[in-house]
Amino acid sequence: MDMDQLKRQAAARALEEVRDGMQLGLGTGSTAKHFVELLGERVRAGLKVIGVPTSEATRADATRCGVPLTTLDEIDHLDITVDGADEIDPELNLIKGGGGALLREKIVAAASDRMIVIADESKWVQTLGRFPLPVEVIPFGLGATRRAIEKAFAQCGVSGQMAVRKAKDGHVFVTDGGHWIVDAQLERIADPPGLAGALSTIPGVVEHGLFIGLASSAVLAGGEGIRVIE
Ligand code: ABF
Repeated sequence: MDMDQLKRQAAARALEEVRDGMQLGLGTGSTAKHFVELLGERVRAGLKVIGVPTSEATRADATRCGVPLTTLDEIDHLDITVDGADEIDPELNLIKGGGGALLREKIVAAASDRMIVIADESKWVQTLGRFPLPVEVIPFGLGATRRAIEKAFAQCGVSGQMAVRKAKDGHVFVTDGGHWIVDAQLERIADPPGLAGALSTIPGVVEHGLFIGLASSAVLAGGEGIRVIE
């Protein structure tokens, strides 16, 4: 079975948790896109839900699929957010942001009663860090912010190369919020909550891709079938 089929299976399993009347956070990335498409099929068959997208790309997908949308200004909470991830550890700590939507993804996940992470098995790791950690930054004062990030890494016992993310056209990648992303190749993050806390205190850091204590469950699809981790 190819990777795309596994992603779709994980999305289909998460869809089983959706009930009529729910308010949903809609994730970003290729796995979350399967969820939006499958949700759209159910909506066209009569399911009543409303969604908050975590990116402009997901807004476009949801609109194309006929999923009604709202914002976190119009509703006061979300029942479930379904989103992908770049890495998932046994504590359900995540690295997210490879797709560049980490800020809205975290705002939406934090506003949700439950966050279901959907992924193929390749995202499951014993220790986070092999995937470069995205840190969303303000372009102003980037040199100072980078030095502060390096200091936070040193305090938390990690180090590694950092690079400002580029888009496919070679220009700096700009997030939906108008910020830049620095990707840090750390290899092994021994204390994800400690590092998350240290990064959050830096003024030029808007948000980082460590999602700690936000995921309620992970649906992992692999060759052997589906595993749900809670
Ligand atoms: C979003 O999409 C991101 O947080 C994560 O970076 C990425 C995962 O993408 P995919 O599902 O395409 O592997 O969920």
